[in-house]
Order: sequence, then structure tokens, then C-alpha cells
Amino acid sequence: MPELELIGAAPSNYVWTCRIALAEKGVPYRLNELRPHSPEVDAIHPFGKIPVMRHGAVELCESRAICSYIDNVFNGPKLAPSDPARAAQVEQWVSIVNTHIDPVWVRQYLRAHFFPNTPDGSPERETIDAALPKMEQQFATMDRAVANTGHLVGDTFTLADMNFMPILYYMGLKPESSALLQRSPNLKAYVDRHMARKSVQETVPTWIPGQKASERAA
Ligand SMILES: N[C@@H](CCC(=O)N[C@@H](CS)C(=O)NCC(=O)O)C(=O)O
Repeated sequence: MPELELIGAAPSNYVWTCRIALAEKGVPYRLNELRPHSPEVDAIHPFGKIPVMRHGAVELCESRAICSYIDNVFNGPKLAPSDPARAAQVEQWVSIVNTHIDPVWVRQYLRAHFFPNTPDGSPERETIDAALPKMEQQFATMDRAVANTGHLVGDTFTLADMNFMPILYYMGLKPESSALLQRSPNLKAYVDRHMARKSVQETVPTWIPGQKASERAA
């Protein structure tokens, strides 16, 4: 079989989700760390977003589609349960995280920290403050979602968790979101537990936006 090439910068939460999925399945791959809108990315994603993927003649974009391909083409543990109701619940949580959580926690809040539009590069205070009331409610919702089993669906680590964990990791890095996490006991236990998982641990990005090259992990 040809080698799978995953294209996208490692800090992207969606690239990281695909890397966790690849690690869970035990699939060897090459990570090509290109940024959004690079020519190779634009050639595959109609809106230039990462991740994109190449595997032989197959080219794909969108993390959910890439994970579905990985799950169906390669051996290894399934990324979602075979029970139809449970499988649909995985889709449900991937969808909720991608349409409600990511737009506020990542695109609004984290962007204002990592890529601020301020003259001196300091965090965009207004944007952050506008996100926080929504985040407070959403943290409470997600805290309840993992309260029973420490997973989003059933009592196993599924694609729903693989999709959510990268976002939660980043929440621990910035002050306001870290405080929210500390006040969400179930989410805090969830992130601590799953950060220790091999597939997550071995794919943690070695650099994050705004970090100096000298500060990067090896
Ligand atoms: N729905 C896409 C979202 C991908 C996405 O938003 N990627 C971000 C990086 S985490 C990106 O490429 N942003 C650049 C842009 O929006 O122009 C997926 O699941 O793959």
C-alpha cells in the first residue's frame, strides 16, 4: 500500500484529530506541515483549509472525511462503535463540537490569543471578553456530557473524543480558558485522563502559534 500523506501544520486541532486517529489505527504516515492556503492545500480543499490528505490516487479534505477513510481502509480498532445508535452519537458530538464549540473556543477565543490584530501583538481583549460568557455556558454543557463515563459516547475512546481533545488541550494553555477548565471538574478529569493516552501523547504538537523557534520542543 502507498504511504499516506497528511498535509497540514501540526498545531491545527483538526490535523491533530487525524493524527490521533492514525495513531489509534496504527497507520504509518508522513506529516507534511503546510499552512492553510498553501498551493498543495488549495489543490485539494476548495477553501484552502487543513488538513488535507493524499493516499495513492485518493485525495481528500475535511477531517471527518479523512478519519472516515482511515477507519474504513485500514485495519485496527474501529474509531466509532458499530452499534447504529452509538455510531450516530459519535457523529452528533463531532458535529456539535465542530459547529458550536470550535467556532467560539478556537476561531474566536484562541485566535484572539494566538493571532491578535493588535499593534503590539498583545491578546485581543475585546474579542476574548466577548467569547467568555458563551464559553462559560458551553464548558458547563461539555462538563455534563462527559460526567457519566469520562467519554463523550459510551465508555470507550471514540472519534468524538479524538475530535474534542485537541481543543480542550489548548484551553489549558490560556488563562481564562484554563480557569474555566479548573471550574469544570468532569472536563478537567477527562482532559487529564485522555492526555495520558498513547495516541494523544505521541501526537501533541511540538510547537504552537506565536512561540519562538528556540522555545519549540524537539
Ligand atoms: N471543517 C474543516 C475545518 C478545518 C479548519 O478550519 N482548519 C483550519 C486550521 S485548524 C484552517 O485551515 N483555517 C484556515 C482558514 O480558515 O482559512 C475540517 O474538519 O477539516
